[in-house]
Amino acid sequence: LEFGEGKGKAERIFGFMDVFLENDPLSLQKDILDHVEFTVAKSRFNFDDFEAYQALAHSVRDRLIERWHDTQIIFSKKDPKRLYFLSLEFLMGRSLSNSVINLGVRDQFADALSQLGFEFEVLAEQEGDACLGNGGLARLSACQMDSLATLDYPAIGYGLRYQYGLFRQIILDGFQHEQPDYWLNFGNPWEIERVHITYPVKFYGTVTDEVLNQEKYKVWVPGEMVEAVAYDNPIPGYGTRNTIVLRLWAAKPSDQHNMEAYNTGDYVDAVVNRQKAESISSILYPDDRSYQGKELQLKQQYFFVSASVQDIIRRFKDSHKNFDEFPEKVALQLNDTHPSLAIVEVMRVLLDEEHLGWNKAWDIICKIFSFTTHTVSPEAPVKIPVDLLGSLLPRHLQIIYDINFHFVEKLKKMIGLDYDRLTRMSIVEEGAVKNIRMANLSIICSHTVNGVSRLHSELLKTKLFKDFYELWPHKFQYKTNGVTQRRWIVVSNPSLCALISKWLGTEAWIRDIDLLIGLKDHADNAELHQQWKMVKKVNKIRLAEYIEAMNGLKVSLDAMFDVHTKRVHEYKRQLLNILGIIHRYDCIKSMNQNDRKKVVPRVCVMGGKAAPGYEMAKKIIKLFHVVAEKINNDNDIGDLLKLVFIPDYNVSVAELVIPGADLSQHLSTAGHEASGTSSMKFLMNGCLLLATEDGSTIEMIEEIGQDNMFLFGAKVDEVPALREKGPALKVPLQFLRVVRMIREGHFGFKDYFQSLCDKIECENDYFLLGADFASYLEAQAAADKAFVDEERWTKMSILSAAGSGKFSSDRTIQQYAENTWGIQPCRCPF
Ligand code: T68
Repeated sequence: LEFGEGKGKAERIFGFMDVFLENDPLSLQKDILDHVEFTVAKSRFNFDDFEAYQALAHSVRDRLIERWHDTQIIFSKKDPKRLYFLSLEFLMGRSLSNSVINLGVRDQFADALSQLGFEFEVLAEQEGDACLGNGGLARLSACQMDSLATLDYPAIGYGLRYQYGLFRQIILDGFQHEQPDYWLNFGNPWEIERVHITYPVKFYGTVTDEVLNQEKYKVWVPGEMVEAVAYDNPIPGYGTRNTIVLRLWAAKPSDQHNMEAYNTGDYVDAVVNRQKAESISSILYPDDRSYQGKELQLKQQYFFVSASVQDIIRRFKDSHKNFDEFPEKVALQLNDTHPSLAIVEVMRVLLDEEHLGWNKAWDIICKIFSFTTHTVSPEAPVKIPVDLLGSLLPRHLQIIYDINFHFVEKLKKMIGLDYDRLTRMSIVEEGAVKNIRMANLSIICSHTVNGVSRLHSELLKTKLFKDFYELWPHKFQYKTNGVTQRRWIVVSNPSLCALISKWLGTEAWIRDIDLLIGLKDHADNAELHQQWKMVKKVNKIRLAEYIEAMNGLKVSLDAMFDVHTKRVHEYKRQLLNILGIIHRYDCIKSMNQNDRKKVVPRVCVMGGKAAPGYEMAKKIIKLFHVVAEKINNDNDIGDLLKLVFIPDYNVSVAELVIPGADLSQHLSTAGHEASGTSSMKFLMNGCLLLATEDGSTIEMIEEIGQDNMFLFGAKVDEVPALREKGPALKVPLQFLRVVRMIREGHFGFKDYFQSLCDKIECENDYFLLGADFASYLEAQAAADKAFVDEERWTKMSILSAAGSGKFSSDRTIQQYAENTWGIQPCRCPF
């Protein structure tokens, strides 16, 4: 035993643990049937696929809990510095397949089930997605949790347990409609409700001065109190016993504050009012860019932050006498500005409840927080109106003013009375409406500010946070994003997983992604080529079947599957893709039969949600549909071009779409995508990229080589000059022609699309579709050319996967651990 220190009791317990849950087929079958009978409460002689899934999930959950307990024991015994990862969004998707793979019991469970007459894959399809997030940022958090567990880091994730996840996208007549995602409808076997882990969260009220031992203290007398209840979601590591937890908070009514109401008012009214508390954690805001400044949104942020901070401090105090050691034991990671009230909350607790005094409390703050920003947009910094903050969290507003006062005083000493700069850097934005700038607060109070790619970090240093960079260059770092190969190869592409292991002669790459580069040695091997193509075919068949089931459209497997899936945004330029498709259609129409034989058939797949209030994005979705309607029904075109929109794109759909893609598109105007992570998943799956030199793509070029990608478009330093030109900018005739086709109603809905056309033609085309169009078409032509040369294409595909190692979240997390959080692995020794 690595751990044990001769404590007889601990050793006895650990000896017992080893034999706790067995994973042989008979034990697994017994466990599953037990859960059918006693958890699902169905007869073990009569249960359907969904009930079998539930029982299976509970059997897996037992094993997760077992390992999590073991991990907990080690963590509390060794008391390492822990990372607390604070994020308002986690896009976990499904848990079953991922869990059994990480636990190393996938085949055992599959065998056990088949003897019971069930197929593992079929049951896995019964699970719904946990969509507690919007897009890239939220899925990144999920990937990072997987890496934290796998690399044995002592970490806890904190978030909100929304009752309604991200809306479901329904397409009716080509228009997006939103439906609520009440994902908890059928229960959630992956969470453990902790009825005893609850914390009161306070809102509103007033602040008074009180004297204690001749010292003045602030006392916050709240006007409302809500209870936060913990729901624990175990996250198993791969190739380790370590299992960490994602703790999500749900709001419940609190009895502490409202007793009066029962006695004085109407009983029924009081109960109904009380129930309103639950609305705090009821819904995820569906906009992934703009902060609405709504009271409920701010309440959500504080609710989650307050519960998490209480939990963190409680855990620390359980085994420490005072706060001297706090910075050696606690690292708090702010996932964007959304959780940044945590800074103020820790400060408040240290000042008002622990009575540490300003200097000591501030010293601790400066050592424990790190902040990662995920945006490039200077228009969308999160600002909270002072009036709103002051009414909801009066004490926090005071503390923010105090922090700002100290900061500005210090700043004046450092830079003199440069009022412009002082005004820009202040946490408080003066003006008709006074605002609190959450990014400034986060930078000032964090020891490290991270970007999510090298380019992003450059933009932060030279543009967005230039003033701060010049003041504190040492605070600025970057960690290029990564994704977990467990989810994005092992779970989602079992055939490729087996092939990679076969050719590398080991499965070790699943934990050690750098080994993937070994594929490069076989990039010209004819046998590998043959098998690689087979794997792609299997995945294309899977995707084609899905498309047929969804849209009733039969697509040709010989066509290039060209995929563009991500949240719909003007800057991501799905419109550019549609214009390119119209151009392709137009070209084919004008060709003679002979030339048509040379056309590379394409299936253009698009998927992604538009924020419900984002009109332009919704028009883009509709445009894709009308163009699809026209082209797909044009007998003259046949299999040369087919368009497919995949509705309700989410994690589980991505698991199916990504492995089936030949080509994927990443078209953001340079300088707008902070990193981009879906490209990493496509790359790992041997899909070729057609992309602009933006975000992480620049680093991909270094890893894969530009000859193995299809790059196009203005580079980041060319963008300002192109924008400057405005209407004087020359755009290609083909561009004008396709825009005119839309304008003139070639695809119907003429009036509806005018504003979309105006934006790219008459109003200065901010995202430079016209400027990049010619270069985009060239890149598409290069992709066609490469595709017909099967050998070349397959080699490029192998090299894409081989060079994707850098983009594993394991690498990202290790860099964070070493350079930002200062945490060490703490491994369960069994
Ligand atoms: C994304 N950001 C970046 N934001 O756009 C993407 N925002 O380039 C990057 O790869 C990814 O983060 C991971 O770093 C987001 O996804 C949001 O989702 C979001 C949500 C709420 C409010 C603001």
